[in-house]
Amino acid sequence: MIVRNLKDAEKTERRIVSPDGNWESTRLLLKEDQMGFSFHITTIYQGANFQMHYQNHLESVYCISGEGEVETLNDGAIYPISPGTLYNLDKHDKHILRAFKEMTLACVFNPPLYGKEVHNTEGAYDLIADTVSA
Ligand code: 9YT
Repeated sequence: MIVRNLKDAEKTERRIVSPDGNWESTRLLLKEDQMGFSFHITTIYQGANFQMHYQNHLESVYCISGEGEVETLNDGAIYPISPGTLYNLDKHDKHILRAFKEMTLACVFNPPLYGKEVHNTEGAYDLIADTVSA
């Protein structure tokens, strides 16, 4: 059994503050936990407006609080985000996320993140090769 608490985790290396100034994320479950996914509580700061493209991951995002929208770039569709909304990047969708009010989001990544990833220039997280021991 793995039990963790957000307030405790925020005081550790699990809390990652993005250098782009758009978000921070406390990663409560990671690859090393061997659950097959990672689980994060992410804050998107008010006024954030940025592009992402998770070419190597699928992501589900559930809005706990705040207001914003997500736009898929292949078709220009805009989906409002409010508490209770779940959006799923099931097609590795290139997208823009906008926060009108600071948003608290629960995010699940498959495959799981290792923990220290921040977005590359494409707005993706690079895949990290597993170390194979002899
Ligand atoms: C919603 C989203 O993808 N935000 C970027 C941060 C990400 N959820 C993370 O690394 O925890």
